[in-house]
Amino acid sequence: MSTPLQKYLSGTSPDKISPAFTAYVANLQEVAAVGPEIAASIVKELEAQRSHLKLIASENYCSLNVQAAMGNLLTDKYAEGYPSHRYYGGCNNIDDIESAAAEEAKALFGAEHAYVQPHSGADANLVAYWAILSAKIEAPILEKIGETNLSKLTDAQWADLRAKLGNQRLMGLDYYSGGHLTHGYRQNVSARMFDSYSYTVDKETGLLDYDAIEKQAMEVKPLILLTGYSAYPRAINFRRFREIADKCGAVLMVDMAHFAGLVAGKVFTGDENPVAWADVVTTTTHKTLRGPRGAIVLCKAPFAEFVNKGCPLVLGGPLAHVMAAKAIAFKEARTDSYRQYAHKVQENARALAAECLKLGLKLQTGGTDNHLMLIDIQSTHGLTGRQGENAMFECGITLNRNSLPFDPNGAWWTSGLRVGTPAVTTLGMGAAEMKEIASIIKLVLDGTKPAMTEKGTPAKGKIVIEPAVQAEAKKRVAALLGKFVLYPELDLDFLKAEFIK
Ligand code: DSN
Repeated sequence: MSTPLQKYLSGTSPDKISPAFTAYVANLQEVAAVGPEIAASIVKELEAQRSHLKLIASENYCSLNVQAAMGNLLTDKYAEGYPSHRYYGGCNNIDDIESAAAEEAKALFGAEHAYVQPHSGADANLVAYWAILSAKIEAPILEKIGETNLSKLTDAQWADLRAKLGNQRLMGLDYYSGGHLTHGYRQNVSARMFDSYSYTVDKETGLLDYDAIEKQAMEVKPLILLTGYSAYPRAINFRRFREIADKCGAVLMVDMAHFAGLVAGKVFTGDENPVAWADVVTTTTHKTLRGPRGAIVLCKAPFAEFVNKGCPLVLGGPLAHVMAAKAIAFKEARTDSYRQYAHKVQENARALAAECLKLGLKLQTGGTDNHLMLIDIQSTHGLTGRQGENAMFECGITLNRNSLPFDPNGAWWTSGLRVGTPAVTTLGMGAAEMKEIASIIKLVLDGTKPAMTEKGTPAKGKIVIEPAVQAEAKKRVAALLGKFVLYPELDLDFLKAEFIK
């Protein structure tokens, strides 16, 4: 009996054999030898991603080259510490990989220092917080005591240090105004380890009000002034944030996870480039940046030695296979074609927003400067965000609901939809497709109503979609996706036949 790889190779003329698909089949064959159900799920996920229009602002499709860098023996190696300073032997090759990834990141962003170990954005933020606490609180105390070894502090000295570390102030963007959970939201450890304060967007305009933030920062006097977002559709003036941080004596930290690709691609430059202005910048690597799932920390030189202690202070052993994939992604992001991509992400977002407005939808702040927009569906369609998210999914679109500033529907039901263009832009879509997407979104919203509860009141989650609307939306989504195929090198029919039994 021949294997899937043998079948592919023998059934394809030599000039048509794709190295990428050959590697994919070989890889799945190895997986299936032990876990056929896992290989089947991988193929089903490819099918699911190919058949849904991905408008999730924080997702993308990384290259098969990036994926290839992750699937190998690098995962076997422990390498706690950082290059040339490890707690394990035999780390020379991991040193080379981590150093290469860090150098690529520095060159890509023009950063003084890069730390490429964090496994997620939340980890990267914790590394950044503790690096800042170490630099600004712990180091001066140790210097005063005249001791560098924490184990040698007396119980009283240790208690005093811990009390000071645990009572510092963080000021970040409110969750409902678009800030992230890790920016001091009470459900997250960030609000428990810091005395945490939030600034909001302006109630009328939905925009950051720098003067109001400055006033609040002068009252709070935070150790860390944090900006960056998960759901804010506008560019940020980081020069202005630098001024505020300097005035109130704070360290300026930016979480650019969402828009790192726009920084890397030189869409956000000058005052809008956080790396130029902030002391410490964190980002995930898998959103607009289009790399593997993971994160990095960039910083100015004085913070480098503290950031490098992310493992063991916060992180477990680094994922060497993912650091290799980060290096590949950073190399990709330094090309002209990536820069064109990043500009197109923004252009597409603007085109999509303009069309949504033309069709009568309501956008938070009235538009977008970046890769995402927030549609207020409660005020135009009487739907919660959860209902809108469900309706879109039933019609072939994946996106996520999102709170709007001061949202009366709270963080679970919400009033908005967050819509982003990074993934559809990777597929190659442009202005014409953005127009079509806006029209499908409008069609689905117009054809969706809240289901009624037994008490005769509108449900907050369940919906009723007009069948004709659902059928038409699905047809139009399929037509779009038929023209812009995800990973066209991969023959899905062959994979389904071989791996889904
Ligand atoms: N989950 C990410 C997002 O969707 O914005 C942030 O962690």
